[in-house]
Amino acid sequence: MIRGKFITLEGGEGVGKTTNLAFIKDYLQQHNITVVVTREPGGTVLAEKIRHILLDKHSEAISEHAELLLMFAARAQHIKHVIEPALAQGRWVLCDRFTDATYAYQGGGRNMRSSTIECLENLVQGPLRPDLTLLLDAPVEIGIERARKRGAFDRFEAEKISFFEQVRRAYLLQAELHPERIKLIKANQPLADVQRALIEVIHTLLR
Ligand code: Z5A
Repeated sequence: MIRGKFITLEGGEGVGKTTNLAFIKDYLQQHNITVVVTREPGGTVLAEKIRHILLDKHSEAISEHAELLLMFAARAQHIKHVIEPALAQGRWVLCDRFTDATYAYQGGGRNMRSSTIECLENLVQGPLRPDLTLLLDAPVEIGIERARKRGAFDRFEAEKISFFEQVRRAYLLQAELHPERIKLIKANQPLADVQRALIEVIHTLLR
């Protein structure tokens, strides 16, 4: 059995991850690839419960360390019960956010050290890394404007603009550090152009 490919979609709020995930899934299925679509935090029953803890607003503030550890607790469940089994069965996994989001939000946004995140990454993931990461990038205001049309804000969406600027910078740094894996896609262009750029990159993986 040939191991499947692991593709992650990343980017700040409202850049179009969910929209384009569905598009990529359809594109891969047209190429006879069996795709598992999933998301982080979440993807299993227990990890979805952790997602609620992370996204809901609570009267007790969640400490930076608790937030980081909960992200990796959810990820550990997700890897064991969804990602690894699917890849081992030759299926491709398409995941809405993964560990680059931790470097961006907990690293960039919350100022947690990269070395701490790296330590947890190695502990929880072992050698598992995405084969390809599509980083959708757009100026923060554009993403926020698109996302906030939806209404109620979760715990992250309620953050200040400066937080999202830090997140964006940290994502761009990740792309600089891992140019072979992370492909930057301009998300502040018409959807058809974004999707054309996505296909170009995915096509190289299909070949
Ligand atoms: N988080 C973390 O802190 N650490 C971690 O390790 C992980 C996550 C894994 C949940 O993420 C939160 O968890 C997230 C970071 C944190 N918080 N934030 N912020 P999420 O992925 O569930 O939530 P999200 O980032 O807020 O996703 P989103 O707002 O749903 O955005 P999106 O999926 O990127 O966008 P979309 O829903 O596809 O598109 C938004 C709208 O824009 C929609 O109406 C589209 O039709 C429209 N759109 C999309 N593309 C275009 C273009 N090109 N032109 C015009 N309009 C467009």
